[in-house]
Amino acid sequence: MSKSLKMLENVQELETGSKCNWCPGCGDFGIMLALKQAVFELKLDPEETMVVSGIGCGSQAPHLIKVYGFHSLHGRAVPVATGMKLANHKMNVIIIGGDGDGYGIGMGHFVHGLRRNLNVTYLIQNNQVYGLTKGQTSPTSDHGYKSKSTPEGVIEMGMRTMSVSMAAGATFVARSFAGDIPHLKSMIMQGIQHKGFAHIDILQPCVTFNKINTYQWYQERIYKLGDDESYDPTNRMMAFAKAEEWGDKIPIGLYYKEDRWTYEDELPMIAEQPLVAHDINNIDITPDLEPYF
Ligand SMILES: Cc1ncc(C[n+]2csc(CCOP(=O)(O)OP(=O)(O)O)c2C)c(N)n1
Ligand code: SF4
Ligand SMILES: [Mg+2]
Repeated sequence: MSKSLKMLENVQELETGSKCNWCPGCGDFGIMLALKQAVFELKLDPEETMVVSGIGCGSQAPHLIKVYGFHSLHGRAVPVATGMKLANHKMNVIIIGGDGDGYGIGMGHFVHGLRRNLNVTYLIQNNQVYGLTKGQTSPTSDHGYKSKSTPEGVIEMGMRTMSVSMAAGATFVARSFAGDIPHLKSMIMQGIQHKGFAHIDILQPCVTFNKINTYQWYQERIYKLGDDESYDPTNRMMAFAKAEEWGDKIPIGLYYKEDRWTYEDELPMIAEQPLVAHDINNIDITPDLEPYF
């Protein structure tokens, strides 16, 4: 984690002045506030911090926080973030995007990102619908969920995202709720401080299109793992059991954490300095190309 050279004096300095078009009451507001508070409290240097998104309502995030930003393509935030991290591994890289983005079209990148274990943080705004395209069923919509794309109710079961993440080899797996900003801020701070790929699934009400999974629906079901002193987030089997819980009771908090080597740790070419700092003026690649002439 890269700390501040240019210290922020207050969280408002992270405002960009860009107009936001989220619906009033959208859970994305809480996520943005928690993210800004986390960046501020960790004293991250905005010039050494990058927010990368995909496409979706929540993926508007890079326009709304004054750090470096990249609003990429639907489902492609992880590969873009991977390139950035490898180009300059001193940067704090935060990926953000929706459930459709990360668990649908971007699922392949998500699972390989987890096992690759770059030192990045991935916040998934999980509203259980495709918000931007007007409310279609998403991979996390529960069985029977009705929308314009599944008017008779979706036949598939909703994806068990936390179990997928665990099985893919994640080293930090957490869940939080957009309606509980202090909890979410704490999870984001822990995720950024974790050395490795941190996956944080955020339950995010979409007040316009998802009339089932509302603030109240989540509030009636969520409970905090941190309240149970016997819960051990380094115990893989315990974490798998929690990852399977969904429905009447939904755990939020740190499910699992493991210390493992990161991808950057084992790349000899960036052992001494980031790729961007390498001098490329006097490199002769002719000998490498000779076999192909
Ligand atoms: C390659 C590609 N396919 C489809 C789309 C259309 N599209 C844009 S956003 C989106 C889904 C957004 O849902 P989600 O990722 O859950 O974000 P939310 O809007 O709910 O925050 C889709 C299908 C696109 N922009 N690009
Ligand atoms: S459509 Fe849903 S997710 Fe999109 S801004 Fe509105 S409330 Fe938020
Ligand atoms: Mg969504």
